[in-house]
Amino acid sequence: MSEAIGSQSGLTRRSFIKAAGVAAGALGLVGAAGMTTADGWLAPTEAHAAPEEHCGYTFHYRHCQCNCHLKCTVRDGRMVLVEPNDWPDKRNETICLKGISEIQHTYSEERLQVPLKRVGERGTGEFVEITWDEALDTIADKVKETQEKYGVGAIAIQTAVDSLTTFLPQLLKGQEKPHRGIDIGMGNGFSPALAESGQQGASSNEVTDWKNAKTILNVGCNMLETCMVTAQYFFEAKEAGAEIITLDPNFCTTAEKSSRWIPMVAGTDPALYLGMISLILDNGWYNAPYLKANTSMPFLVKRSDGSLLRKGPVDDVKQAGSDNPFMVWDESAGALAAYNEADVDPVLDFETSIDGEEYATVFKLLRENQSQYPSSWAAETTGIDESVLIEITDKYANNGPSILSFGFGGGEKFYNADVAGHAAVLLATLVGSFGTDIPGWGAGAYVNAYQKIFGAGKLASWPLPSECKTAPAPKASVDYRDEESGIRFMWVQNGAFQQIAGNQNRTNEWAKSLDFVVVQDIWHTPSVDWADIVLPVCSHFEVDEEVGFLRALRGHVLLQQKVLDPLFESKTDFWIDREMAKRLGYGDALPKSQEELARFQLDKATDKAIVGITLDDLLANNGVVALKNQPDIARSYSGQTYKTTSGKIDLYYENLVSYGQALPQYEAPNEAYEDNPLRDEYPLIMTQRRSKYFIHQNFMDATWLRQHYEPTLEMNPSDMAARGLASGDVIEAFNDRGSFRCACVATEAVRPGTAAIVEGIWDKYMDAGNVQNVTNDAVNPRGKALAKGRVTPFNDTLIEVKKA
Ligand SMILES: Nc1nc2c(c(=O)[nH]1)N[C@H]1C(S)=C(S)[C@@H](COP(=O)(O)OP(=O)(O)OC[C@H]3O[C@@H](n4cnc5c(=O)[nH]c(N)nc54)[C@H](O)[C@@H]3O)O[C@H]1N2
Ligand SMILES: Nc1nc2c(c(=O)[nH]1)N[C@H]1C(S)=C(S)[C@@H](COP(=O)(O)OP(=O)(O)OC[C@H]3O[C@@H](n4cnc5c(=O)[nH]c(N)nc54)[C@H](O)[C@@H]3O)O[C@H]1N2
Ligand SMILES: [Mo]
Repeated sequence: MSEAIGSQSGLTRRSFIKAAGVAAGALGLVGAAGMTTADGWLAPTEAHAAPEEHCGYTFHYRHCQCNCHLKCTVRDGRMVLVEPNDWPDKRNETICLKGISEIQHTYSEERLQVPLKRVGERGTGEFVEITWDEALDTIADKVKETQEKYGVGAIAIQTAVDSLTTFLPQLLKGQEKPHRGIDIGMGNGFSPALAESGQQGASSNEVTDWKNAKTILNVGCNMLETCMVTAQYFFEAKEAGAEIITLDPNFCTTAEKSSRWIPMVAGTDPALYLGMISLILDNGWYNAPYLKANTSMPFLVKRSDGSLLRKGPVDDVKQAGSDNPFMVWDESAGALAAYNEADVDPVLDFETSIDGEEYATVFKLLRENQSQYPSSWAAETTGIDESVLIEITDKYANNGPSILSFGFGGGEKFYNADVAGHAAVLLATLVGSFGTDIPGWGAGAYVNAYQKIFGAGKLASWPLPSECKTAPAPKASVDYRDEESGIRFMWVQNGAFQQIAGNQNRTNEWAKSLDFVVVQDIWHTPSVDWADIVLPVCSHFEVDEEVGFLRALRGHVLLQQKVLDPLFESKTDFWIDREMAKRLGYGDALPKSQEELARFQLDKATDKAIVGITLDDLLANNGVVALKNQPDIARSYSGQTYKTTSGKIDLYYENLVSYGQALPQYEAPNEAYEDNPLRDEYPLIMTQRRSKYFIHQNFMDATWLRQHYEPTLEMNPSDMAARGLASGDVIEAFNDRGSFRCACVATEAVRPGTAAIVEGIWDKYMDAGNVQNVTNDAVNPRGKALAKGRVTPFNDTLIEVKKA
């Protein structure tokens, strides 16, 4: 190394050591000598002008919801240091242990290095090396064959959240992310009321607004691990005096840092919300003027069939726009009126009979419905003391501004999640959470909220030939493994074969039955073993040109630039797109380079947040430029505008009348409920949580992180004692679906009757089996009628545990 310095820069070895020593000394870091030893590449370093050392800039993963932008020092072609990059908004200069560990992760022995072709039986992971041409030609032939034989919809592509490929699904004309049943459980019930587009269940304002709230209920969301960059706003709120109350069966990291932790029985979230609604109604703690002005609460419903009363007749419930408005009872006129007439003063709590039919307002029906769910019932069902339930409801309603925060894990991954979501949006609406001018009110999932809600910029999309569009997935809410899905060929960029469905044995059977499987990944995840052809992809640190992909999130446009040349024989996702395009007859349809794409995405953008930002700005600012016209804190529904049928918050779900869920009816979990006879055999509810060390199956291979976490089933000491177990024992966890083995650990953080494990662990790091072997994949028939189809009830799982 010293020779190289001397020859390339004219510095002598002595002067280099001196220069480096000064810089290092000033920072109190290691001396220069350390930097020249064999182990020296691990030592902290400062970027400097020596020619063999330079910085590159890229963004990190977004599936941990963070999108940290990183400044990476490369020495002698090897990445040696990863730090937060400079952002215009200093609060964004974040990195976590995952980011730091990229030095090791990027060069991990689990990197896919060359294209592979299966030789053994599918699923066994026996491969031989092939050339890129052979791999891509084989795939292209198979694409054409499948399309001819079964039609375009027989190909499905599961794109990874973190790959920024935009073209493959359209080029293949296949189904994209068909019926994943993931992260939509609460949103299915929560979002229709607000007609929220995009992310289901997304929060109504940013977590940066938490500092303006006085009471924050955080239900089943471990944001201090699952959206680590929100930590500063969490503590800012706490320091400003907000009471943060976390309701979680387990004493998770976020519960530990909250003002208060209230343990509850897993799977009973709908009961919690329903009990709180009853208390608010019974005590008159709701915001009546808000409900009258902004919601469907005064709309009249025909009791006999549950339909909403409209001005004229209607066959299709979707027809009732302004032409055929919903009807209310006008207080001053003492008569029926269209809800959207000028000066109408609707009555909230009202019933009447018209032409022999009985009608009642949504509000009145809600009251009647709620009589089934008194707080005493909710207390018993959730295991929360009734006085505590009353106390937190009082605070939530009367010590506002208040926030209701839930996650995309926990109660959302239960059979009854849409009921919980519907009850949650009702609860939040009763106290007037949405679209108010008062900062601090809000509700929804905040784990992805640090992204300037609707302010996240919209980049222009590159136009493809008109025939290049994804195939509609079959309309019914089918599991993608069902025959009805019609899938014969899977192209996988994510954990389709381990992650995306419960009940692994069923997934394995299905994977064996497919005609063809392509896996396009960076690392050798468990999905890779199911591939017929494996395509090795560059990490986010590698690009084959100077410019990579763009994102417009977290209030900024973020650019990926080259940090490293592609390692091994890996190629970028974009290169694979282009090669496939050529082979499928669309050779000229794609941009010629990522730079051309990036310039197009910016220059042709019509979003005011982006117009005027150029690639040159980004290059001059190390890849980070603030979005324009951004509010200090983004909040949605300002001016009380909702894209619902009525334009107001539509809380009565007419499309669910036949399921008895026009207003939320309590539904127990599918498996993990109190008096399920199955509990005699399998008494423990198995929570699958996420961890700050990993992003699902990603980073499992990173030894620097694995030294902090070995796969363990976490259990309450009382449940361990009852089974004669001690921490460190290898256990078998099992039910009728299957089993897995790993060590167990005793912790008071886990509620008695619950066992917890981090999801996403690769089989090879378990003693045997896979967490997914036991998880529940039950299909709720109501899923068909829900906006995003059925949810996979991963957490709605019972197991028993014994010493292996
Ligand atoms: N570091 C990291 N961050 C991530 C991810 C990652 O893999 N790693 N994944 C991202 C993704 S895709 C998602 S979906 C989000 C999820 O983010 P979160 O919603 O925070 O997900 P979890 O950690 O699964 O669960 C949160 C809490 O729910 C509790 N819980 C379990 N069952 C119940 C229940 O029935 N009711 C209630 N009230 N609580 C319950 C658990 O004990 C846990 O503390 O995280 C995102 N962020
Ligand atoms: N039992 C159980 N199962 C679960 C859950 C649970 O709670 N319990 N949670 C579910 C949830 S909420 C989710 S969101 C899913 C997540 O499941 P996945 O979407 O499979 O999660 P990731 O591990 O983030 O998958 C990302 C994959 O993309 C790859 N990748 C990353 N960057 C790139 C890139 O630039 N290009 C390409 N080609 N590949 C890239 C990674 O290496 C990784 O293999 O898991 C679900 N599965
Ligand atoms: Mo997720």
